[in-house]
Amino acid sequence: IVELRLNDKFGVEPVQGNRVWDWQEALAQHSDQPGQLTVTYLTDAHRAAAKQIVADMREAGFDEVEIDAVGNVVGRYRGATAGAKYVLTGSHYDTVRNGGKYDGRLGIFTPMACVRELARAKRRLPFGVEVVAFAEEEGQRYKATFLGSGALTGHFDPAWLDQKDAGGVTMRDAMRHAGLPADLDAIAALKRDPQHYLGFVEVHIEQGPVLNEIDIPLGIVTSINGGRRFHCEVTGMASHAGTTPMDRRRDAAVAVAELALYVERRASQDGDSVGTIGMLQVPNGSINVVPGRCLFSLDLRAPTDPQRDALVDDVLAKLQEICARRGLHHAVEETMRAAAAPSAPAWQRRWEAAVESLGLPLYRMPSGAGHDAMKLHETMPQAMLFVRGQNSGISHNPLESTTSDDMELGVRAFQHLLEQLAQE
Ligand code: HGY
Ligand code: MN
Ligand code: MN
Ligand code: MN
Repeated sequence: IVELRLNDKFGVEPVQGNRVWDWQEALAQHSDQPGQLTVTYLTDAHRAAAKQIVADMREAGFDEVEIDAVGNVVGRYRGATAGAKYVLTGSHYDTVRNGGKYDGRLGIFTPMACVRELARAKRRLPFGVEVVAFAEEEGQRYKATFLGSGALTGHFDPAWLDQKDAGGVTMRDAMRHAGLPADLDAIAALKRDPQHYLGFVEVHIEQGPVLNEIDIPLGIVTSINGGRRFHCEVTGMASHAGTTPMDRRRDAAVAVAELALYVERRASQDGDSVGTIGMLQVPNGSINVVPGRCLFSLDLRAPTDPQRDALVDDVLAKLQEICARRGLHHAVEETMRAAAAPSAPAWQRRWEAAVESLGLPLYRMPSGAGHDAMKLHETMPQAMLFVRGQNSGISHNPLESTTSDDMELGVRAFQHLLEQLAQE
């Protein structure tokens, strides 16, 4: 095991790491719920977070800063010549409910720290740097995900505007409340022409235990696992919990419980597939009523799309079989399908060279989590860099953490990537 400490290595304070740390802390003050970090699409806290990023980008010295028609915050630092292409980078600023401070946000602030240094030095590169703080990636408020990065690839589904959140607020109304135009033409205009970009890079906290365990601060992402998501409903018959004999019940929740055990078993068989029922509700359930209805979600992922699809087919066939056997009805709505996204070799090599230039060992790894880079992958080359997390790398949890030393290394790797590109 290699022992690496930034201060041993550089003998300096993590100035950029501390700056990224301060930006993260300030942004984490905005939350939908006091006492935790929850920032879902277009809430007042989400809006406040966007304004904070706008102010931070302006202070950092970006030439243009704007909030676009889906709520992304876009900062552009122009290249040396008019018409120069851009490197596109960024990540999301929304969070899961009761999430961590770094998921997504680290990928906004790391390149911002680099642009801030360029602007301070009044330096222009042969290309511009466009940093996008994506408004929505986590799929929390609506049955839609990658709203921010999807808008940049032309994948904003018009039907989404009429979707309602749990409180009955349509996305259209949420957009208007947030001061956005809620206009499909304006959203369609956000689509980026890949001709104007060199590619997309994203820095992200690892969200897993690997880098922490092997004590290596930065990881090179080789590929992002693909996934599919479903919102499902099983309907049986609500009846008296005291009088309905066990063999006459049409219990919707027990059917989903049976499916959950199957998902666990079936995903485990592959070794590297994962399956989760993260939401499971008995609407209007009572302690003394056999569940007549059960709503649940399915999130199924694998390193390759055929493996993912085989998993999906088996799980949906099992749902069919369970419901038929138990005399239940079911409905399934697919709400996301993301293809696996292997890193573009040339961009992966640039990250590798950047990490090596810091004197760090190379560690290549797949990403089990989904990322905005999966969307950009559909239109341009992309590659990601992971930064080690603390607390065994836990994520989607308030215990998510990293250090300013590791964030410093992330900034330095990003600076190196830009320098390499400038010399190519
Ligand atoms: O679910 C995911 O993988 C991502 O964190 N949104
Ligand atoms: Mn996440
Ligand atoms: Mn994320
Ligand atoms: Mn009674």
